[in-house]
Amino acid sequence: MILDQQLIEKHNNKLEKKHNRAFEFISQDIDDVEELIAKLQKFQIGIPSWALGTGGTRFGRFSGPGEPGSLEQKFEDVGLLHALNKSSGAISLHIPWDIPEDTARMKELARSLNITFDAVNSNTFQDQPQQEDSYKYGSLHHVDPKVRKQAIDHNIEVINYGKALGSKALTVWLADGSSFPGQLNFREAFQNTLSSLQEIYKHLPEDWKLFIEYKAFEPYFYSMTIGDWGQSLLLANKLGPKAYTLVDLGHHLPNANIEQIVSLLLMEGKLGGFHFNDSKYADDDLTAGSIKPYQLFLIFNELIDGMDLNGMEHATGLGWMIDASHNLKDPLVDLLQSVEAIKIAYAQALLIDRVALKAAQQANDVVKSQEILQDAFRTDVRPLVAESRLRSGAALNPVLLFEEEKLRDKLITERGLRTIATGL
Ligand code: LRH
Ligand code: MN
Ligand code: MN
Repeated sequence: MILDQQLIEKHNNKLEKKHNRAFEFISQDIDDVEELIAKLQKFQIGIPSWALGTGGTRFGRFSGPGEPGSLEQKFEDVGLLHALNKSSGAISLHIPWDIPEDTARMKELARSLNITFDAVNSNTFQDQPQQEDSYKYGSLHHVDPKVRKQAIDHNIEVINYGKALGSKALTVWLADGSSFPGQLNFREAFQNTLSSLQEIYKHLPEDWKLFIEYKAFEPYFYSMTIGDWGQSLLLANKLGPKAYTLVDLGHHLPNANIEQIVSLLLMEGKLGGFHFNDSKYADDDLTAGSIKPYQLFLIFNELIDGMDLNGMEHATGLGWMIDASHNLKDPLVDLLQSVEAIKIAYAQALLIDRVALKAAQQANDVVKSQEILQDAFRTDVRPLVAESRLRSGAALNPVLLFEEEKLRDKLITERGLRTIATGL
């Protein structure tokens, strides 16, 4: 490991005085700061294996130096992130981009790095070299049962990999859709998708969840067969108790009220998990919280409200994951920034005076309701998040430590300059 605990301690010692002042200052105004810190310490956000290399756009890809060239190196990257922030203790694999051939060895490696396995993801949106049938016109919704069977079998294979590794969920994102009116019979496409998912569902172990991701557009531009949360929820309800809707923040039409969607899905007990990212226009996959931090905070407000009402544990009640793929920044630094932004939004939402908010809502006090929310949002909670890291043995400022210790240069020394990671 290119980072040892001593380096973290040296870094923390340097920053501790200033941090302690800031932490003491904010703590004075918080009723139960210990409880809040404990929640922050527990909160873990899964890292997708496809975000560890520099992402591309459909126009080009500019791979960075020292990228992970193997699955082992991807594990090492997540281990490094987790050592820096102690909040990224899980990896989510996308198969076949990442095939864990020797699952026993992979499990052992993950254990040694202190990371676990998040949801496994299937891929029926690209044709693979050995594949018999093409997904050009879709996969689980395809008009040809043979193509559907191929896609179903792939999902079962992914479940089997996940079982061997210790994952507890399968995430299905379909690129199925149509680009021209008349191309598809919507009802048949939906019914084919449902019956394919029913086949996959039969192979889910008892303690697993099936996450159904929706997306309003792209790669098809007229219709998507699972295009919004209504269609995902419909499928999840028809499939049964192990099926849930997964919300990817970038998969909505502009200005969609995602916090309202989240609140109703939680009410129905059908919110499964999250793919965090941010966007200005569409599925931009930018760093979480970099464009609309208030939206992220409002989402956490609804999450906490709904989870508390349902008696759900914040850290484990839902699947928390990042889904962002970058073409400008160092992917590791970017992931550190995303995790930080998510924890900041969570901490801010934990500060909301919920009793006062309820009273203001009941009294139709619009001004007060807004004041209560914005009071929490405008609080600088960074010392709380940093304190949670300090207590977990992580770095007070992970991005700074990454730069100071030139961790990418160390990875380049190990891996070389010209590296290309698998992924989007
Ligand atoms: C495409 C997408 C989707 C999946 C990921 C692998 O939009 O980003 O969100 O989860 O690819
Ligand atoms: Mn996603
Ligand atoms: Mn996406």
